[in-house]
Order: sequence, then structure tokens, then C-alpha cells
Amino acid sequence: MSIPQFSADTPATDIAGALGEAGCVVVIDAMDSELRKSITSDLAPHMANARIIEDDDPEQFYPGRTRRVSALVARSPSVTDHLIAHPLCQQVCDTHLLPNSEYGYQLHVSAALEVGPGAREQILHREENSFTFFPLPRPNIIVASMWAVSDFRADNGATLVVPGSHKWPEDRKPKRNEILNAEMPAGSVLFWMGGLLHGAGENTSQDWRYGVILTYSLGWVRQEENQYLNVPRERIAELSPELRRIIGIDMYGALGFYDPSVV
Ligand SMILES: O=C(O)CCC(=O)C(=O)O
Repeated sequence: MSIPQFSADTPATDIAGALGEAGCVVVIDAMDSELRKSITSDLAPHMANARIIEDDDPEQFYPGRTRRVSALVARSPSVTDHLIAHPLCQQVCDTHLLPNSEYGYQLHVSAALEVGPGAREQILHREENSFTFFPLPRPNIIVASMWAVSDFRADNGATLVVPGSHKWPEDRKPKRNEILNAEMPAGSVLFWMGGLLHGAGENTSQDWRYGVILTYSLGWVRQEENQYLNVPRERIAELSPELRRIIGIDMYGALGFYDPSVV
């Protein structure tokens, strides 16, 4: 099975349909170079302060020679204003998450991820691994996206994906030839289903690979990234109602009520 690839003007229903089948899709030309520059500039001081893991421990989830910055709602107006509620993300999430989450979905994780020269391959995993309550294959809980700020190539750590693995039972392990690098030019976006096996690729090049990961989960599960603590209240007050909803500040049905007089 291969990774379906589309241009950004493809109807979202076709993209979402292919995502459901293969578990991953690449959409090219989804973000222009101005936006990539402004994301890089927003995050440059935070990336410069991010710790690069020097001593690689193969048992650890995060490989050495990588760095990551989370809390993008607080740190990158460009990501917040242009990517988090991107119409294509919403259409894809509407298709795959709304059937399991009648009042909507929420941002699950936001992070900029750099994979540096010499980084090993990341342990393959599923975004939905926190939800062990459900046996594999799980109902759809998460949809993930990776926006390519740099080119994603096989030699610089393009995300590894195992197409079709979102439908596999627990005991099925991927053969080497089932693990593919999601290669894509800068400006593309890779979507994958939360049940898909994936991980960052090995970087044998001299370049840093730079991506922004934004994942979305059903509105009634606990978010992996704690937006209540990662986004200052003053920043929340500046957000549009749509963004407040997507970052999970608003109530989901009866869940998450609060007393406005103490906020
Ligand atoms: O960096 C990548 O390509 C994938 C990262 C990832 O899956 C993770 O850190 O959870």
C-alpha cells in the first residue's frame, strides 16, 4: 500500500476518503512560503532555547539530535491564526471525528519538531496509544497532521508511516517494506489517522527537518497537551470563538463547566 498524494485544490471529501482507507495522505501546496517563514520566525527564539537531546537512548521515545517546542497557541500567532483551524483540517476532522463526538473535536497536541543530522528513527507508535481502554483497532479518536516547514525527504527524517496499519489488530507487526517515509516538499501537509503506526524517520543528511504537528481528538477525551496551562489567560481572551472552541476551552455538552466570575 502506498501513501496517497493530492494537490491542495482536490475536494476535501476525496482527501478524507483516502485518509480513511490508507490511514495517511499527503496534500502538497497547502501552505505558502510566507507562512512558513513567519512560523519559523515566531518560533526561532523558542527553538534556540529548546534542549537538543545529546545522548541518545534507543529505549526513549524522543530520539537524540531532535528538538521540540510545544504550546504553539501561546508561541506562534502564525500557527494559531492559519493552521489550527485550517479549513482542510476541519473538513478532515469533521469526517473522521464528528461521528464519534457530536459536539466537536479539540486540539490534542501542538508542537514544532526538528529532526537533526544523526537522529535515529523514532519508535513506531500510534497517537491513540494513551487510550488503552479500547482494544485495537480502536474507534477513531484522533486525526493528526504534520505541516512541512522544510522539505521532508527520506534522508532527512521524513515521518515514517505504515499505510493501512490503522485497521490492524494488536498482534500484527509491520514488515520493513511496509514502513514508508512520507516524503513531501515544504508547504505540504501529511494527515494520518490516530491508529496509524508512525514515527520520525532517521536523518542521515546534514539538514534539520522542520515540521509542525497538530493533532485533534474527540471533544470528550483528555487532551494530551494541557491547553489550560500551556495558553496564558490573556492569550485565550484574544482568540476568536472558533479558536477557543478548537483549543478545548469551551464546554463539551455538560463537560468542562466553569464559573465565569472566578476566571
Ligand atoms: O516527527 C515526526 O515525524 C513524528 C513525530 C511523532 O510522531 C511524535 O513525536 O509523536
